Amino acid sequence: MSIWFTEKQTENFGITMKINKTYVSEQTEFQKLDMVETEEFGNMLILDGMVMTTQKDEFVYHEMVAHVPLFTHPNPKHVLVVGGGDGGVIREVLKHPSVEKAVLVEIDGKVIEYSKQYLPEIAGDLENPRVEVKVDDGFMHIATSENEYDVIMVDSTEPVGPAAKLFEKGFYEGISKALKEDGIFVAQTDNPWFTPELISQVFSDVSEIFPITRLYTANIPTYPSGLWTFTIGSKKHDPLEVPADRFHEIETKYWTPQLHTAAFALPKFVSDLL
Ligand code: AG3
Repeated sequence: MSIWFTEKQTENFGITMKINKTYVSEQTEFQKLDMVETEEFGNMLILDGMVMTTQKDEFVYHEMVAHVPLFTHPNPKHVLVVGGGDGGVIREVLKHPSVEKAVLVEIDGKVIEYSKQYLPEIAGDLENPRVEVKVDDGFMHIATSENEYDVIMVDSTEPVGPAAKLFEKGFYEGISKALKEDGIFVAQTDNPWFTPELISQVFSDVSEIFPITRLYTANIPTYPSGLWTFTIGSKKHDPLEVPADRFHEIETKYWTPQLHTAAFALPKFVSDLL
């Protein structure tokens, strides 16, 4: 007998994976958390029935969230990750020697705890002395920060449950205030096949607040439709005008200096949303 997990990505469409083992299946204070071993993608974190990360394809998302804004900023020192309790974005952030301090604000301590246990190569850097981990509400953290960060990365779940307020215009206004005067932020903004309105809405909200707003994509096989988007809001530095000599040596599996720029070249049906 074999056991299969399906994430229903829409009412009528899903992704299905063979599960070898269930390590954790519990209701935390905030969400349903499952940690399983899949045959095809290794260990996988699922929140409220939605695939968050897998050992096999996590590098795409985490590299693209971190390196695009960090290379866009000429000297990122103080960085904030909202969400991202699995630690994948933090691992990538630490590859930038200019970063003196990276703060992670994750609302659900259980995500951190189980990621350390079952996704060690993703969460391993959460103990690094340059990292400060806070189990707290990212929305509140943003609301109480001013002129503090060079780069903010929003590594949230989907806009349902605890993350819903991280997709509202007021949150982006808070981010703008929390950033320094040449700060830059990125948020994961779902996919253009099943949630085109979300992409349009966020892009329009962000462009009312930030002088430079850009959308880029990456291919993530375990996320809905596989075509994932990220929205950047920047006060001063344009991700499309990064001087070539800023791209220092860095070990990656997806991100390259060429892809940094290429990721902003959008299919027509996607650019039509903006
Ligand atoms: N955060 C975004 C995951 C969204 C996936 N959506 C879905 N499966 N319906 C990922 C967290 C990784 N650090």
